[in-house]
Amino acid sequence: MASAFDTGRRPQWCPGCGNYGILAAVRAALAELGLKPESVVAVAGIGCHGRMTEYLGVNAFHAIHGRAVPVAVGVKLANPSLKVIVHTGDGDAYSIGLSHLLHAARRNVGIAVIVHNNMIFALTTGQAGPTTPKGVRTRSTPSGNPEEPFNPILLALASGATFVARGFSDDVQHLKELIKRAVNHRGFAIIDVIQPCPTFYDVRREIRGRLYKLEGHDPADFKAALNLALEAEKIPLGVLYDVEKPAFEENFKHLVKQPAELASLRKLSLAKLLARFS
Ligand SMILES: Cc1ncc(C[n+]2csc(CCOP(=O)(O)OP(=O)(O)O)c2C)c(N)n1
Ligand code: SF4
Repeated sequence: MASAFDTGRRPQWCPGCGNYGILAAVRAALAELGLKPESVVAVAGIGCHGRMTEYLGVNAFHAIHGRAVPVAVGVKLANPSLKVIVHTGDGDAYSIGLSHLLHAARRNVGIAVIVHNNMIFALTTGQAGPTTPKGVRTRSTPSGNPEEPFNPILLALASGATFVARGFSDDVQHLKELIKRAVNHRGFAIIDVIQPCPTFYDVRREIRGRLYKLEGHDPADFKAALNLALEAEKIPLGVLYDVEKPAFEENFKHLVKQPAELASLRKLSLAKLLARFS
């Protein structure tokens, strides 16, 4: 019997995959926030991370590759009362979907974006992507990745995101707290989650001893957040930046349909509607 936020389907990820930790963290976060499953929409892109929508017991939309963010923006604008969560990969968000991500951040759309950053294209069997560290051997870079990765935290800050955090999928309790804050944030929130992929790139080996949790950092201090984002050897976990500004959807309150109008929409027959275009 499936509990709240659990569809009852058995996850099919590889043993040791970091996606298990993210799934556990998001379920616990939603439960602790006291949210009803029907008040949450999860949108996922294409990749191993995309299976989140199969296992997470909320309204869900499995978008095409790189387009999870614009779908989520549409959901939020149509019904701002919903909590909208995006599950996306580093390939999905930082490669093919990058422009959508940056512009949603710039507009401060009220969605919470959780990036499953395994630093590899996993579903397509292990090609290097925009966050694969230089020198790493992958199936597409057998002699070592010749490219410099870019810094997603720096990009998010530069784009105007009002909540920027980094988590680690092995630390479920800590990640759960980050997700709770992101989901309740007014405006655009992004959590870059370091997510080991033991099958194609198990980043655990490389980050062992480099992670630390932020303490005494003022998340309203933009310059301090930039400095943290620039740290190279040590990797800070926690909320790097958190400020409150009006969310994009607040500009369109007058366009949002009222319950009575929505009720009349529900009476529409999809078959009749489609027949008009056949
Ligand atoms: C338009 C389009 N281009 C390419 C693909 C092939 N493709 C599927 S998943 C993927 C990358 C997956 O990497 P990531 O987003 O990091 O997710 P992960 O599998 O690592 O969770 C690619 C390139 C596709 N499905 N659609
Ligand atoms: S290939 Fe990697 S990311 Fe995909 S399920 Fe397996 S361990 Fe997880």
